[in-house]
Amino acid sequence: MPVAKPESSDSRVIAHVDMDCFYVQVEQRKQPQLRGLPTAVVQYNEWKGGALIAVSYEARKFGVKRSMRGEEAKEVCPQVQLVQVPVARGKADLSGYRNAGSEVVSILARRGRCERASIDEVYLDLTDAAEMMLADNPPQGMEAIDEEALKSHILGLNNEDGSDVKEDVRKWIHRHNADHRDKLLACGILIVAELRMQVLKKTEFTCSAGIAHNKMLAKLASGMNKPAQQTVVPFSSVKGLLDTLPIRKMKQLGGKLGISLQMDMGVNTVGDLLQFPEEKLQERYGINTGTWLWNIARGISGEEVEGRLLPKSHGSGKTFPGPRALKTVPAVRVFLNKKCSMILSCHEVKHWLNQLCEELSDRLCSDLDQNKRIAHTLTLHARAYKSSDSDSQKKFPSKSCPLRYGTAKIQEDAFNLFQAGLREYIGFYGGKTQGSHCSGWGITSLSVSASKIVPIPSGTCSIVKYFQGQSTSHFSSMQSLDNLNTEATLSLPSGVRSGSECYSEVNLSEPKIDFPKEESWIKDTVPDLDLQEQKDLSSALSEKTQDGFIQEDISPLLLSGCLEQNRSKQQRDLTKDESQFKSEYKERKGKRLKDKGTYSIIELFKSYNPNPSGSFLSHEYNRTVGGTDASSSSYSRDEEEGRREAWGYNIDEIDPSVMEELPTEIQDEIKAWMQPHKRRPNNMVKRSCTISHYFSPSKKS
Ligand code: DCP
Repeated sequence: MPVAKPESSDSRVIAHVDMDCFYVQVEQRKQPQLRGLPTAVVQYNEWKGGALIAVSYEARKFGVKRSMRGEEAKEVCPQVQLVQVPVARGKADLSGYRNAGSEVVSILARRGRCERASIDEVYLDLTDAAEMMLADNPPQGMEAIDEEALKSHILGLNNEDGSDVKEDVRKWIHRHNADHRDKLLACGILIVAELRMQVLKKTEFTCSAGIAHNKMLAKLASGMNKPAQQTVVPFSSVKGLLDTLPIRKMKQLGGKLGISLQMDMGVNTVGDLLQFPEEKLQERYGINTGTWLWNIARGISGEEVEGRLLPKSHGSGKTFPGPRALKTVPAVRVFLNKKCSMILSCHEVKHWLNQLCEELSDRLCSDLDQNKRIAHTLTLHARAYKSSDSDSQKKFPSKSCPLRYGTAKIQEDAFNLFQAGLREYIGFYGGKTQGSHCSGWGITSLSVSASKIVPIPSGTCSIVKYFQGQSTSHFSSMQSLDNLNTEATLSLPSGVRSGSECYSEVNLSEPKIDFPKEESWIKDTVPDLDLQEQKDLSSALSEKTQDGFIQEDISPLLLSGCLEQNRSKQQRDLTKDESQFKSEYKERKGKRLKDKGTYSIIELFKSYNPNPSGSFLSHEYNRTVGGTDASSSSYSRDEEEGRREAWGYNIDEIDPSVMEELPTEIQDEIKAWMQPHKRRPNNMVKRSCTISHYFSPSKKS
């Protein structure tokens, strides 16, 4: 019997709903002729047929797996239909999948609190709905139970005598003498079955579900019987389930912590954890983690279903595996004041950052438009290598800054964040590999994300307030933008700039930044700028506060009228000028706006680019990229393939933006692949007081 659990969590009804082979279903809905055929969705990369990212259950029967490439899949299943993931801006475009996920969420959210946990999975708190059903129309009194509910798998309900399984389920649901918890779960069975049927009817998608008394157990159960089935975990079956469950199957135990439990503590199943007193686990892993482990061994989890239908962050990323790594080779190297200074050619980085930022900006604008939410933090993540040091543990540091709306601003800030990261990253090598540090660099992954997304108070004035002063670059003092257009100027050794962070470091999958008030943010983010930089930055920022709204930020068109009338009333006047703005904007955007029947301030951010040279830059870039591609293709075929293998093509190809929306255990899986050489060291797990701290990227293993 499980040890005593908190009353409240015992009597909750939680469901975890997970779409079946989701991307495949989305593609099959677009191309119904693929239904019922072995089908897989492949990444847009064509090498060896592209990496499989979703596999239909028909294809799985032939042995097709997600770890394969298209060509391998064809070998095991020649008739497999390979559909390429949609592409936009030279990278995977997931918007179709996101929207399809939203369709499902809108149906599931009808019966209780709903938390969208990833692109294709949702938690539901159905406690109130179940209590209500129990009070009004309890299952034990129902004459007919729906077929879909009768197909449920109820853990612990053994069918040893070979009798009709559905009949057993019907009896279980009808039991008059069941305890309150089981009665609630019986209601949950009926509610979830009905929701799943509605999803199928309205979206044509099938999904699977787990129904239990907490999120952890519901999640475990939803994956047990797929596709298109549901699994129930009655309280009495919890111990049996966990006793034999490999710990790596538990959410959060797929990574370092799971490895440590196995290697250091000899824990292979969740049940094995039961032998350790809470104090022992706390001693080894810290207070919070120790208690959490003690609890999960007993099936205890008080985690609430958050009422959240929208994502916590937006991200856009791309990987550049093997020979496609973006080169930051030195274009010029000179000695100034006895320091080696070099100018790195960052054409490629800049081009791709621009693409990623454009996508991010579009998504931010839609979020603002549709959900009236605004993001506060922009973060840049990258991975880099140095060809002579591929085993390096050195990570390219993630960098953050306050987010300014407008594509051009996001692009500018992201590039500056990149430079800040690169300076620090190169500083590491500057000290380590004197003399040779100026060559052989490659960027294998770039991504930008926006986090700290909060609702804005309604009303145009409030929106305007939010954007006040955003034209001031947080980096205005750091680099001349003229230089930044095509080059990053780096001073070496950059160790002189290291020390305290100039920008916050954040965790890619789980940003946990405390967002300070703007003034304190500024203080917090500048400590290692040199004195002149600090001065410039703070004067730039105080200028912003004094001047308030800077018109080029949104649009000269939008604001000119307002400013002419009365600067002190500019926010109010902006609202008055809506109709003028609306008609001007309509001319530019035409049909799109007309379709929506409303103008949107956000559309303007998208279309307005204060840097008229943008088109020239991309033209410039095209030539540069062509050159880079040519130099890459100068590898012989064998060399090139060898390099690809060496850089773990399968792994590197996974798009970081895809990752952020994946179920957490998949993210863990991918992260583990990405750092294979970091997986084994002994004692890699150090004590820490919280799980998030434990997994913090800044924490050295
Ligand atoms: N995905 C991806 N890259 C990966 C793994 C998954 O892009 N390495 C995408 C494609 C999947 C979607 O995320 O369709 C959801 O992932 P799941 O792990 O839930 O897997 P599926 O929904 O494809 O299959 P299942 O029925 O096993 O849940």
